[in-house]
Amino acid sequence: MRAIIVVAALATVNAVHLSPDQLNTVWEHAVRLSNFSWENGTLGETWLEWKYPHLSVFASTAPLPLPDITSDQVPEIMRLAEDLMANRPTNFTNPALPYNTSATPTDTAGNNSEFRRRQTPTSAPVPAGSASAPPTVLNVPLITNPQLPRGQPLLEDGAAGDPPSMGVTVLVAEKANPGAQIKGVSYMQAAQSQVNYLLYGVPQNDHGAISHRAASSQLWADNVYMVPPFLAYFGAVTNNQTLLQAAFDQISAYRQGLQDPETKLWRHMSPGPEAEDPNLWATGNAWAAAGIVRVLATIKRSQFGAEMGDQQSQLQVWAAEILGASKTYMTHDGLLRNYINNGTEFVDSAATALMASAGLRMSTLNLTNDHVDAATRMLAGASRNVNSTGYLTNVTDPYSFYKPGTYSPEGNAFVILGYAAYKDWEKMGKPGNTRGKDPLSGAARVGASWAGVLLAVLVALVL
Ligand SMILES: *[C@@H]1O[C@H](CO)[C@@H](O)[C@H](O)[C@H]1NC(C)=O
Ligand SMILES: *[C@@H]1O[C@H](CO)[C@@H](O)[C@H](O)[C@H]1NC(C)=O
Ligand SMILES: *[C@@H]1O[C@H](CO)[C@@H](O)[C@H](O)[C@H]1NC(C)=O
Ligand SMILES: *[C@@H]1O[C@H](CO)[C@@H](O)[C@H](O)[C@H]1NC(C)=O
Ligand SMILES: *[C@@H]1O[C@H](CO)[C@@H](O)[C@H](O)[C@H]1NC(C)=O
Ligand SMILES: *[C@@H]1O[C@H](CO)[C@@H](O)[C@H](O)[C@H]1NC(C)=O
Ligand SMILES: *[C@@H]1O[C@H](CO)[C@@H](O)[C@H](O)[C@H]1NC(C)=O
Ligand SMILES: *[C@@H]1O[C@H](CO)[C@@H](O)[C@H](O)[C@H]1NC(C)=O
Ligand SMILES: *[C@@H]1O[C@H](CO)[C@@H](O)[C@H](O)[C@H]1NC(C)=O
Ligand SMILES: CC(=O)N[C@H]1CO[C@H](CO)[C@@H](O)[C@@H]1O
Repeated sequence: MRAIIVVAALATVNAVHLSPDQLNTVWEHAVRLSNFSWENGTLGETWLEWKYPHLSVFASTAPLPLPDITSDQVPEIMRLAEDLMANRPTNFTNPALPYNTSATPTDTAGNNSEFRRRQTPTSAPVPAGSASAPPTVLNVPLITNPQLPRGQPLLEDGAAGDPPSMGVTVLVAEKANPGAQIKGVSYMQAAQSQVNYLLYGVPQNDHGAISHRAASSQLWADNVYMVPPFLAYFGAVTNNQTLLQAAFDQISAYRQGLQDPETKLWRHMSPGPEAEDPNLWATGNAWAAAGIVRVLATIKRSQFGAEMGDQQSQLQVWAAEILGASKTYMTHDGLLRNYINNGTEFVDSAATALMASAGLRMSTLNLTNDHVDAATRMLAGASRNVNSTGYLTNVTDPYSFYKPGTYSPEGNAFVILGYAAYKDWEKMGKPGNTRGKDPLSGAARVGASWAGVLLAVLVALVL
């Protein structure tokens, strides 16, 4: 009898609000294991949000353009940026160009669609709230125009869209060490060259969406966390509204290319020759929601914030579509499945943590508290899957998106992004909280735990 009571009591403890020590361990693993371009880019963003929140686009006082900083105030950012500059290709060759330089405009406009590019730049404004309106597209001339600066990516990668994830880190390094050159190139020059490559060197689809891949034209939802936040940030720190608008337009074109009209969730990829996944991938949706919220914050914090209110409202609607739809598919443990709408798929606590951070950011940006409830349940759900040695478990394999994995460097970073958002939200007095004093304390399982206690008490009474 006593044994039963002890077991039931233990079940009620269920401490899922990770302690500072646990979070440090989670973070150490993320730092140690991040290796690929998008992992390092995510790490750079997470350093800003977690350790240097006054420099992040989510800071409550306008940080853009950035305040003066020195490199010893942001050593981890400098190390990431210095490593990148050392790895930066010196002999980059654009895989897309051999196709296109010889192609005439007629070829590219016709059914040679692998490298289709827009022929006539359009600049029709997007009527706010209209889902079917064509996105505005940046006034990008043809790739065949030899006058344009081609640029090159920050890192050599089969993905055109992943290296730009490092762009914000590189721009913060420029601020901390202005004009400093590594291998004869400054941080700002490297970032500018990456912007040029995105605008003039990467294939686009016929709505102006810049491909996620370098050698073919294909949209991946991942891109929304990697490219638009960089374009927007570059625009904000150089006071270039065209690039803030381009970030918005890219999200618009990606949404048009990937959104499933029925669920409002986004497909992982558009059709393409290099990879295939038309499913509603949790990580892709979380990348998209979190990327949208970063761009929204960047526009809001830029000197064009007041002029670009419509874009901010529209971005809020698009993030809410993903957050709202995800919530309806969340498991009773507060988790998302790897393919969100498939009830027999394995759960992915990594995507869940990133989605939680996006939901909480909507609140810390003072936009809406509508997503607080789902976001805190998701963050609690993900926290419950951090094991005793600090790894997030029950994750998708970050290198084979359709398979379960044993650990995830990005997943560990997503937990920290979730807690960074939570911390800012807590500081504001937890607006919109309906889940008790500590919304991460395991409420998703309270029902089950109390049932356990009740059962134990009944058993005790009977015996
Ligand atoms: C680290 O990344 C490089 C490519 O950038 C890759 O060749 C290597 O296998 C990766 N290492 C691990 C442990 O994933
Ligand atoms: C990511 O960062 C790690 C540690 O700084 C470094 O070893 C690795 O080469 C970087 N990856 C890329 C693709 O630059
Ligand atoms: C949100 O509102 C609070 C209270 O009015 C304010 O202190 C805070 O700076 C605002 N945050 C943002 C990101 O605008
Ligand atoms: C630069 O790239 C070209 C073409 O890929 C190659 O032939 C050449 O050897 C490379 N040069 C260096 C210095 O790597
Ligand atoms: C373009 O290709 C698609 C699919 O391959 C085909 O259905 C369509 O008829 C083609 N259009 C033209 C103008 O050739
Ligand atoms: C903004 O950036 C775009 C793309 O790099 C460039 O063409 C344009 O000249 C810039 N505008 C200003 C005002 O710097
Ligand atoms: C749902 O996931 C299961 C298990 O991964 C898979 O076998 C099934 O085909 C999926 N169903 C749909 C409709 O995609
Ligand atoms: C999470 O992972 C553990 C250990 O691998 C496993 O026992 C458990 O069933 C998983 N939970 C879910 C919800 O898949
Ligand atoms: C936690 O998960 C990691 C990654 O899957 C694994 O290597 C480690 O053994 C796990 N720790 C425990 C205590 O099970
Ligand atoms: C690799 C490739 O498909 N290149 C094409 C570029 O455009 C020319 C002219 O249309 C084509 O002949 C090439 O096949």
